[in-house]
Amino acid sequence: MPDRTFLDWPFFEASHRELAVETDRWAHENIDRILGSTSDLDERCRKLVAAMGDAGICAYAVIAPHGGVNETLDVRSLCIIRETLARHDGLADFAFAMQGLGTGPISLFGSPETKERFLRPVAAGKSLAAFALTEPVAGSDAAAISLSAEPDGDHYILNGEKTWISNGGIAGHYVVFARTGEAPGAKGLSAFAVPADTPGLEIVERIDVIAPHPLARLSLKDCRVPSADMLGKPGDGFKVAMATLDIFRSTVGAAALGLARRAHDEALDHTAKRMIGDDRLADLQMPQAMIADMATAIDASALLIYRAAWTKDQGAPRISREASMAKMYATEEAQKIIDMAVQLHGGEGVRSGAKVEELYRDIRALRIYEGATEVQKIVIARLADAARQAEQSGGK
Ligand code: COS
Repeated sequence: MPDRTFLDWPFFEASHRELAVETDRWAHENIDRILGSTSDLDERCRKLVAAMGDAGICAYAVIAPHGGVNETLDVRSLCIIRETLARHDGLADFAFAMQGLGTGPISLFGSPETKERFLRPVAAGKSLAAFALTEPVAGSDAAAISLSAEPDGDHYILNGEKTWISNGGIAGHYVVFARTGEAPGAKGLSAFAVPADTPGLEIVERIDVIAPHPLARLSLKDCRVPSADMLGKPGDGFKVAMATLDIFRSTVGAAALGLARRAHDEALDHTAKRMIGDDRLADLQMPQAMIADMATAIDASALLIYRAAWTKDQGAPRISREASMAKMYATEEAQKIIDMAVQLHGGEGVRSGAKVEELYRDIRALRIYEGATEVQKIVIARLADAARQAEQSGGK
């Protein structure tokens, strides 16, 4: 990657700069070897996570003293790791990201005992994590969840379905959001840490997607979960989900940034080597315009991502506005950047197995998962309106 000047920006501490170098070195030395050792998707993910556990990378996905590096999730570290891994390989980024998203609610809201039991194996890379929010009719409208959790002594009994669950089928546990019914809508949900071997929890469908990663539909039938493994209080489930997404939406932006940086690097390399008559493609003005647009959108995305991450790391309780802007902008721009890289490659750009062709498939889902672009626009617009109302009422 020719341009690393962003690491000099004031958002970072020396430890972040070292983490970027170390993660890059690890990725160079290990990812291709691991992917080359098996073509089985599930096995690839298990091996990537095990190796990242051994290297201490998964320890950034959870908190100390339960196997993690920091006492709170350091969002800049999560973003640097995702950006770096995504620049090398989309599946490696995915495998790391799920260790964080699938434990985020436990790190943020679990009891000390629940944290110790679920986080330590994830930090070590010995267990994979999953986040089970989405249902067949509760996607963007997360408050419409219908999977039920009924109290039964010191347990809850869970019944219902979840779908589009990443790591479904290979996770050691699922964070499951369920309706406990304290109130209608968003205020009647609760979150639970549920081991994958809980009787009644089954994988009923594996889902194939354009950039393959483990994904499944789950069925929960009379699953008994200890009340002690509820994350937060009864009725807090929606806030648990949103507070977790506040952190991880910035990191989705970071993954998109990594994919975009790789596309830019591939385009720079190709245009420097490809001749049109006596000229390098890189010396012609139309390709130059594309390269300039790509470079500028990459820096603008990075500014929004690391602004959001830095703000959270300074102790801001909520960064919904910053995180939504970072996720929306970085994923949308990455799609355009990768498309330009494909265009600059000409026919070679759509050849199956070309790196830019892989990036073209890798980026698409990031504009949808963890809140589609349209959801981020709703969040940003509502907060703008709320700020205006607050200013008006303050001025009266
Ligand atoms: N942290 C803490 N609390 C939050 C929060 C956050 N980041 N965001 C919202 N809340 C709270 C709100 O403050 C509100 O509580 P109060 O009434 O006590 O203030 C409550 O949660 C409900 O919020 P809201 O009214 O905004 O809920 P909506 O149902 O209107 O939410 C959107 C709308 C679309 C923003 C929400 O459903 C969403 O983000 N959907 C996308 C879900 C998603 O990302 N799915 C992907 C899953 S992972 S692949």
